[in-house]
Amino acid sequence: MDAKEYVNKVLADVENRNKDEPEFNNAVKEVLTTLIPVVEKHPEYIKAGLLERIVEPERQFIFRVPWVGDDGQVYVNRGFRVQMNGALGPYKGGNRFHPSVNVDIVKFLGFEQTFKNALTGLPMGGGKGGADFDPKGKSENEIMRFCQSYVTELYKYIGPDVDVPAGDIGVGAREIGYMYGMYRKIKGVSEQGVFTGKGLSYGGSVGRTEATGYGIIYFLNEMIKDKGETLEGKRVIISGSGNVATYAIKKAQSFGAKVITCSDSNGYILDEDGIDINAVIQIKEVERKRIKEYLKIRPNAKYFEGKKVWEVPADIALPCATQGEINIDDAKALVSGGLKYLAEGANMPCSLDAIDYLMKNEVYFGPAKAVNAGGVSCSGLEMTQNSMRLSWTAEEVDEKLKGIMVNIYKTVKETAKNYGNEGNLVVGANIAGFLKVAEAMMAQGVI
Ligand code: NDP
Ligand code: 2IT
Repeated sequence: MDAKEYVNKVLADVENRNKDEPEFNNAVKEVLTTLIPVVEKHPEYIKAGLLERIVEPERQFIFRVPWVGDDGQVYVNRGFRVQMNGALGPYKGGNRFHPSVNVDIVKFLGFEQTFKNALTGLPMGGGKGGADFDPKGKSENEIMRFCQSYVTELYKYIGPDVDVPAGDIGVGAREIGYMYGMYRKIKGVSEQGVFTGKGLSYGGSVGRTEATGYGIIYFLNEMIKDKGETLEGKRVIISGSGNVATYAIKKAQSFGAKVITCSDSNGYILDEDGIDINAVIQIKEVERKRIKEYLKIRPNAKYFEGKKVWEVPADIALPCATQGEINIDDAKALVSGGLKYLAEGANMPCSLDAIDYLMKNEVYFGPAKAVNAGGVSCSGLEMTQNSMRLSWTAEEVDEKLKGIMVNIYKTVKETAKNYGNEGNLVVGANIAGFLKVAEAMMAQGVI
């Protein structure tokens, strides 16, 4: 069997064995189709069944999460944790609370996470978890009770050297605090390294809240520098108004870019004077309301209900909300609007045909597993600080984060070139991440 036949056979098997998992199939397809030249160089991977092993989670858990609402009613949600690949270190990856969470979503995220974590150069395997719980409209006490119930089961599967969860959609420092508190109570030990994204007073790292958004802009800045340009004065459209979008907006503005949009799942804001980041933080982080409220603070801005930001002409697009938010029609609108750069802040925001269309139309494209690796990188730095029982300063953390993002860009770009695909950062990220995991797996035998 040659490399192409092997990859196609594994892809067909994955599709056959995971029929109800479109997102997982998409993620696997995006990675595996770029690995044919790697398998050509390493035919030993075929006999070792390396790809068959890498697409199969090492372990996955599904569990009941019952909790009591403020109305006295008992509600039941479903919790998940997928331990995808531990070859490089403890399983590591976020927790997502959103009604759409299911095995498919958690597996695709765990798969992506494995290669993303490899790219950071830090010793972390890949994992992901979450629940189909909707935090919207829940009281503070309901959120706490839910997090406590979730951890009452999850604690069995995690630990500082086992599996280290963090935040993702619907999970931030507040939820991590409740989860860590319950874990500490159940275990009766202080194992701060079991979660990342903690508050600063109990082992959190300075800079973790901002790290994903800042990291996106550090990566984007390298892309732009490479084309002989700067961020100064560029028109940037960003989707989302959560953790990732907020700090991407903030850092892009500090580089002189003009960010004119943000959004939530109901609609988007267009502010031609530049998004007021303090207004976004006030509405989304402090008051936890809908982005529409932005108009109350900035009456000259516009709100478009039920629409996506991609219809606004711009130089740079940064999808920072969720998977599948840019389809082929959105990609066409972006290209018509004169787009030059797209960097994926969210995980798998672009469909495969959208990526293809953007690249064919000269958009310089940054893939999620490289672009948004700043969050998990800072999580890795938090784990290190917890192990050493000390805290670094904001300057130290930011310098390390910047160094990691610049290094990821270099590695991804060089890898693409070495494999005959200069300028294709999708190929570069997939191959560079994969090679690291593959080497560790080969060394560790058939497990
Ligand atoms: P948040 O929960 O803080 O914010 C999510 C944002 O995306 C909100 O504005 C939300 O709007 C919007 N959104 C969520 N689901 C949908 C949907 N189905 N359709 C439209 N909009 C939606 O999450 P984060 O900012 O942490 O995460 C955003 C993305 O970045 C995700 O893909 C996540 O996996 C990825 N990511 C996160 C990292 C982190 O450190 N947090 C690290 C790397 C990647 P609404 O309020 O209406 O739901
Ligand atoms: O998708 C991601 O990289 C995250 N949600 C962050 C994971 C982490 O462990 O910090």
